[in-house]
Amino acid sequence: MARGTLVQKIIERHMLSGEALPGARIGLKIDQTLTQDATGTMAYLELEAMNVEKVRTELSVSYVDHNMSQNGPENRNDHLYLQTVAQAKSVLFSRPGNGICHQVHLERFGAPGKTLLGSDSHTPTGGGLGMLSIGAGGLDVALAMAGKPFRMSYPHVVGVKLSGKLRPWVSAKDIILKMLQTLSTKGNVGKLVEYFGDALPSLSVPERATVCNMGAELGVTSSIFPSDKMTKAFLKAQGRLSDWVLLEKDPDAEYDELIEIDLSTLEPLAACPSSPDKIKSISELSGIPVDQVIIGSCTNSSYADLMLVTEMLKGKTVHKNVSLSIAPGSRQVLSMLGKSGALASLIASGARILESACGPCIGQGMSPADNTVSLRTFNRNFAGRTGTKNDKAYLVSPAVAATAALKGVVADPASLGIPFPTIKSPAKFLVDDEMIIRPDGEKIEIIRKPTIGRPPVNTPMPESIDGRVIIKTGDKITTDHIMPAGQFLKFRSNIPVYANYVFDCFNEKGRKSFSERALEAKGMGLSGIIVGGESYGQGSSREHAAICPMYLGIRVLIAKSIERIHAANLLNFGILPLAFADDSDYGRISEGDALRICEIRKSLRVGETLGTTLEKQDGAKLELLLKHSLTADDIDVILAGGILNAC
Ligand code: MIC
Ligand code: SF4
Repeated sequence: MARGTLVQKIIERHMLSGEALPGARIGLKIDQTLTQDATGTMAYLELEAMNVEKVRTELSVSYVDHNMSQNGPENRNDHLYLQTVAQAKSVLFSRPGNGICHQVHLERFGAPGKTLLGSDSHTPTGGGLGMLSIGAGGLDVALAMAGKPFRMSYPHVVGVKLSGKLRPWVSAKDIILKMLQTLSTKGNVGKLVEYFGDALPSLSVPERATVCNMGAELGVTSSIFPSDKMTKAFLKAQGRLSDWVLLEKDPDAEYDELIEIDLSTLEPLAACPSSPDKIKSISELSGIPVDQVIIGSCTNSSYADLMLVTEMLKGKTVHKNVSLSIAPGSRQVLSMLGKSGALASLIASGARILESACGPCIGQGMSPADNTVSLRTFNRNFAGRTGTKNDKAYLVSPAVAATAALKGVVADPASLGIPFPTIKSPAKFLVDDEMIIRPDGEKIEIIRKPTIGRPPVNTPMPESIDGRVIIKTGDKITTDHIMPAGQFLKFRSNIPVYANYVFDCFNEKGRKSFSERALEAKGMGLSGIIVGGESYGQGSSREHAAICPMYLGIRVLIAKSIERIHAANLLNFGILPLAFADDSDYGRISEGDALRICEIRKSLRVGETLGTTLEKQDGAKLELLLKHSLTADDIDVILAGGILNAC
């Protein structure tokens, strides 16, 4: 078992219950929380439903960065609710325009050695500062704000030894793309990645943050770097030297698993459509015509990233066949680009400057043309996430993105024949926290416009389940497949409306939609069942991928394997997560089949397997063995019909 690791040290200082054994359930004290608007409205409505007067964390910040397009009143309604509920509950409020939650949190609040829980899967960005930062569903974050421990599995620690030095034009993005090529997006549940090695002094905090950010795509619980001289320099430049502490693994630390990467052997890489782990080298892709390039998102929109792009584009014009957009990660980054003249230079090159927000990364505009190639510095390229069904989105570094913007094709940046611009980390960032509203203790009325609904609550688990399989999916279903964002994002606070779009990508003309089929079964007194393949629920932390199916009467999910955050969200809303005792049974079950689980309340407590009867649509009956991995506490939650009933 791993010992002497950084992860172990932070967990030890925060562990409130459980045993330090890989896989064991532990309760972790959470020092800081963050929410963003797309998951935040529900999280604060849940906090209100728990009757919590004031948050009990050291620091909680509410960011507005996702729902920014304001097409119709819904987005602004959310902002008003979030701003006023933040004041009422003693939460800091980062106003729209201040930047993407992860970038701003890294700049202004993250601190080595602390624990951070965020209602966004890219919360591990904070690992770049030596902070144990974990993404979770909104309800888990609401519980943490209420002062409750965060329940997680004690991690299996993967040590990643980085040696050597990145060659010119190879970047932090290529390190994490290499990790994705090595580990893929599935099979990493319960793992935590800890980076160490001789290469670290050459990696700045924003570069480390890029690596940790996209660690979310591996499906690991989090990723972390030590807190060293680099961390100290970054915090000093942010005017926060007092937040720095030295935090390193023991010299003889041991890991559960070890990976070694020599940075000098890496080359520019890309994640090809439509999964972050479909990795190819840029040399293999060279020459592919590019229609769109977007530089931004919480992965690659730091000051250094955008200064590199500025230097590469300086004095040149974007290729005539390419649309280049740039979304700086934060107001700090945007202001510094403005002050240094970089912004004017980017505009002169023809870049379309977007506000500091998630924007195109979450399908809020800038959808590519049909069947065209879009190069993005983002972290996710699931099919359709761009807002275009037949999209071809590649994930690349800022250097590769800027090269394509100039050449109109995918190409190695070295082929530009210009010297590699060395970008120095600023000795002093431009610090201005005026767009962060600190609660002043004054009583305030919470603004609730009509689009702000209440969090729906499930009913207790019945004695037996008479169910119908509403959908059967394949492997690697993401929460983007289950609950699309983009144009539907504005319905996040309004479950009855948003629920109409569950599994929208699988709906076909001339056939009842998923929500219609689920509601029909519900109307007949049947419980809805979803059947999934491997790695079900990858990607975003959006608990709507559990809440909306629950609202439509889904009671059980049977999958070959379920990703961590989604499994927790299902549990929180009373949907029973089950697995096949024998994976080959997946092939025996079809959409429309009936499934009966008798005496479910009793059987859950007795053992880890459940006997069920599957009735095929032709009347044939089969016995099917399913299994669960719930703890006694989880079973209480499931039987109560979710956390809001159980607490
Ligand atoms: C995403 O990148 O998919 C999101 C939007 O940031 C999500 C959260 C959400 O769905 O609101 C995430 O990563 O958790
Ligand atoms: Fe926003 Fe995209 Fe980052 Fe999610 S991945 S937080 S949508 S920038």
